[in-house]
Parts: sequence; structure tokens; C-alpha cells
Amino acid sequence: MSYEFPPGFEWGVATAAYQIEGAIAAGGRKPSVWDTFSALPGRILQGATGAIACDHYHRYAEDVKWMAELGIKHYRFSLAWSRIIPDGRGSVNETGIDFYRRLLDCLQHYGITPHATLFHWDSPQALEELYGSWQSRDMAQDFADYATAVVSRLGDRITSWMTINEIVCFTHIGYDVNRIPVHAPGTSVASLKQVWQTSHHALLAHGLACQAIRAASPGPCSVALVDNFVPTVPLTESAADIAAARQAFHLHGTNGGILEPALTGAYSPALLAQLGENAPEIRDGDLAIVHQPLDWIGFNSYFGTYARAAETPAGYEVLPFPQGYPQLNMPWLHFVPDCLYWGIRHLSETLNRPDLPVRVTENGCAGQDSLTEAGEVLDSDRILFLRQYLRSAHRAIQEGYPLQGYFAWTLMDNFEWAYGCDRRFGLLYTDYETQRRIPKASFHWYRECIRQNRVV
Ligand code: PNW
Repeated sequence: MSYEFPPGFEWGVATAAYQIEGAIAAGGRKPSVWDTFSALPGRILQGATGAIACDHYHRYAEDVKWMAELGIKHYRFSLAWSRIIPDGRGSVNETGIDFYRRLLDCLQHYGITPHATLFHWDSPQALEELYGSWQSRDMAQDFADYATAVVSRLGDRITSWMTINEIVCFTHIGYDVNRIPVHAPGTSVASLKQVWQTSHHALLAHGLACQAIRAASPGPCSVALVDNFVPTVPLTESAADIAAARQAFHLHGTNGGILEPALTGAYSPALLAQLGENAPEIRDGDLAIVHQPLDWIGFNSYFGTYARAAETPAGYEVLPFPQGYPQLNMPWLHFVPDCLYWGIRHLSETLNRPDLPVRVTENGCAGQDSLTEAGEVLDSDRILFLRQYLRSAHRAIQEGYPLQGYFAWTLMDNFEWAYGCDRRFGLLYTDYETQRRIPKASFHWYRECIRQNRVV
């Protein structure tokens, strides 16, 4: 099999503002919840913060050059709300906008198309202090106003917009019941209902922002949501196991309460029944706001969970990973290449959206990369990982699913949230002492895939 992709398939890389920019006090930026959270003792591995990160704010031109070297024509990045509206609401900081203008002009110089995420977790600290961020419904309207501010200023340079990255990661992982959560803002709440309320507010923010983007864009644009729903993968591809995986999908993780309302206009009835009084308050008209027409969906693909038919009351079971199951260098990063294919197929078959174009907006892995004496990083583990997931992407296309593009996570090692600088996901190795970028073996391998438009 030659694993060739169709002409025009979009190859890219993805990054996020807080993970790479640094320069947290430059050009009028004010703190985000991640600045506050990472300054607290014990929250981040080895006490790292995003204060400097990859210093991309100052080194963006070199980083774009690396993208050109890699041969990508598409770049996904995020904008920092607290650079653009430092107090979260109110006046716009034009200096913050100017940084993104410089970046965008540089991308354009190399013929790289920008795909911008408005929110990748770094909400303004001021809104945390004002009303507790996502605990408040007000956050949705403030986010929509931020979207208007951005799109009316940058809509001449960006036409591909994503509202929000991975709602679960700053709601269900940022708020927890009676214990300290792993992500910012790191708020302990009294009930599961309150946690689901934060993700409901984020869904409203997504919906209002979709409307705001379309209203503010000076020309035609496309709008998407990015989600890391967890695909259920049939243990065998028998009809019975496939049916089991489809049934299991709705109740797995937060699938039925985040992706499903966004794409279908309703929370999964099975999930609502299971949550009972812990279901969020959903006001009249909310679901119509949440369920906006989308031009495509962004799928962040990392792992999946196996399911099979079984003689349980529900008729299926979800399987735990056995001891010793292969995984990469994160506690949750099991090696499940088929999840990429099954994620796309579930969008089509299980959520009934065969019409919706898909981009894999993130896929990648952390390894224990190190430099050899010759100055190389021989990350054969990352090549193994990416190659198998890309073959799964190829299968989806072969079978006719509407997969348009693939963005590797990530351009360079960066601030990996609670894991600080200890977990390296980059195609470029970041030497944090000198800020030198060093291409790993996977960088050269991915460049060859792009050049040949196939999995090599
Ligand atoms: C994504 N999980 O986060 C994010 O979009 C990136 O910012 C991040 O660097 C990357 O994946 C690697 O972690 C995730 O627990 C965080 O399953 C947690 C999970 C998945 C993705």
C-alpha cells in the first residue's frame, strides 16, 4: 500500500499561545488563569510556568521559517485573549493585535495559510476575579465580544476560525468536586452539576462566538469547534462490536455532553438520564445557540477506548487497558492508532453528520527525547506513533469520509500544561537554555510525508 493522500490534502502543524509565546507582560498583556495557576507551588511539574516558554513572541519569524523548512502549507495556532483584551472585557489592546499581524504577515510571506483558534484555555485572570470564569454565564457573552474584536481586526488576514479548543480540558479538568483540579483555574466546586455547568457555559460561548465571527468577518470565512472527544474503538470489527462501540460512544467521557450537543443540538438522552440532578441547567433557547451551523469540525486525536458486545444490561462493555498496554510518555496517552479512523467514522455514523468536513487539528505524542553526542534526536517512537495514526487517517479517506487535513501536535517542544517542560511533543527539540530549535528525526520524516503527499 502506498498510503497516498488526495491532491490538496492539507498538511500542517498546531500550537497554542500560552504554550509557546512567553512574554507574559509584553505589549500590554495581562495575566491569564494559567499564569496564576502555574505560579502556585506544586501545580506544575518542576515548578515550570509559561512566563518564557519558547519565547515565540520574540522568535516567531524564526519559527515560521522552520515551518517553511518543514514544507507545511497550513498552520494552526491560538490567540491570547489577555493579550487582546487584557481585562477580559472592555478596551482592546491594539499592541496585542499588532503581534498577530506581524505573525500573519510572516506566514503569508511563506505561503502558509493560518487557522486561528480563539481560545486555547488561557482566559483572562480579571474574569476569574470578576465572576469565576466559566462558572458564570457572563463568560459566554464576554467571549463572543472578544471574538468580534478579533475578527473585525484580523478577518482580512484570517478566514479559517476555530472558536474553542477542547472544552473538557478547562471545564471538567479545571473544576473538580471537592479536590484540586489538574488544570487552571483549578477551582474545587461542591457538585458535579457545577462542573457540567461550566462546560455548558463554554458551549454557549462557542455558539455565540460562531455568530459573532460570521457577523464580524469582512469576507467569507469558515468556523469550527475543536474537540478531543474519545472514540470508542470496536475490539474486533464484527457487526456486533461495531454496534457496541456506537452505543458506548454517547456515554463515554464527556462525548454525549460536549460534542453531541454542539453537533446535533441535544445532549445525549442516556447521559442526561445518568447524570440526573447533576445535569446542568439548560435554559430555553440554549441548545439552539449551542447548535450552530459549522463549516468543519476539528478533531484532536490522541487515544481511544476499546468496546465490545457483551451480555450486560446495556449490551456492551468498555474495556480497561491491560497491564503493559503500549503507551507514550503521558499517563493517558495509550497507543490506539485506530481511534483516528473510528473518531471520524463516529462523527459520520454515530452522530449522523456525514456532511461535516473534518480536520485532525492535533495528533502527536510525548517521548523521552534526548540529544545524542552528534546533536541528533532519534525519536523513532514518535515516527512509529505518527506513521500509524496517519495510516488510520488514510483509511478514513479511502473509505470516503470527508477528512481534509492533518495538523501534527506540535511544531516544537513547549509548555505542556501541568507537565511543564518535562514532556516533549515537538517535531523540533527546544533547548530551553538557549532557545535553539533542533529538528528531530520525526521532523525530517514528516517533511518527507508532506513532500510526497503520502505516509512514508
Ligand atoms: C491537548 N487527556 O490536550 C491540548 O490541546 C494541547 O494543548 C496539549 O499540549 C496536547 O493535547 C498534549 O497534551 C490534552 O487527558 C490534554 O486525554 C489532556 C488530554 C488530551 C489532550
